[in-house]
Amino acid sequence: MKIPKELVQFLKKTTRIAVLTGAGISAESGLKTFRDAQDGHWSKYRPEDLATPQAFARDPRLVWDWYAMRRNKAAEASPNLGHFALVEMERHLNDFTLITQNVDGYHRQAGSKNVLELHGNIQKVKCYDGCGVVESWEEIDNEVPRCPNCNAYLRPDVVWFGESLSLGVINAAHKATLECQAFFSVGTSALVQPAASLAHTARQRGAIVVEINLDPTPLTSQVDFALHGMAGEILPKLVEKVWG
Ligand code: BV8
Ligand code: ZN
Repeated sequence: MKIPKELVQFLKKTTRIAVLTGAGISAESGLKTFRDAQDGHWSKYRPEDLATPQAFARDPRLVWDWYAMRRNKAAEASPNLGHFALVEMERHLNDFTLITQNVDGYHRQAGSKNVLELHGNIQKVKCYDGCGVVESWEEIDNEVPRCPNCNAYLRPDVVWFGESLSLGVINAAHKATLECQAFFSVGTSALVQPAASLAHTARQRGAIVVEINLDPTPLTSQVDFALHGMAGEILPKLVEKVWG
């Protein structure tokens, strides 16, 4: 995959960048994306059917176990070259914002500083009835752990479909998108709202929009540069060419 010369020249003069990432940037770490079919016992469920308040209300144990499985997978695997390339990119810029849809916590783990987790973080757990995040909990076999304060179920501290994103986080993401000179959309199918609208906001404001993705998406025809391939290969090459 060649990095277009005009993109390299433009980025060398850029000081303000916003990056949106999706499940595709963690695929090379071995974590399933939302579009991938799931493994084994989970293959009969669609993620979008499990990541909802209705699913948890109907079967808290099933949803708790799905997140426990994903939490363990994320703990066993680690960030990949795509995550580390974004850490390097941030080092060269005085105005860099990493907006992620991912809940695996890999960007912070890799060393990224200015990270906005639009959809929360599966390493964090909170009280279902609003007492807040609990630091630690004990996994009781065949039971969903309960809030030490009010005894309601605990739940993953993520934004489910149909739930609102935290205003502070989406406002910060919007601000970074309005101010950036270049906006990257990396490893996302650009379907989930309101995250998917950020690239269009950047474009409307005249930022250069770059998509790095394995497959074409609804965004592909609207970006200035569409780089098709693995984020773990393209990002390190791009960072090396521009800031190496
Ligand atoms: C909300 C956390 C307000 C949980 C997730 C319009 C406006 C507002 C809302 C909506 C709207 N239209 C529809 C809605 C509702 C809904 C929505 O967007 N539905 C979609 C499906 C149409 N949105 C919401 O509900 C949001 N809430 O708007 O609140 C509100 C409130 C009340 C009433 C009304 C409105 C909340 C959305 C957040 C949901 N939570 N995650 C969890 O993770 O379990 S979203 C979840 O799915 C992920 O976090 C991720 O964001 C998304 C999956 O998307 P991707 O990350 O893109 O992953 P995907 O697998 O799809 O794609 C991977 C891509 O990577 C692929 O293209 C592939 O080609 C590529 N790839 C693969 N390998 C590689 C690669 N690329 C590069 N390199 C590789 N190696
Ligand atoms: Zn509670």
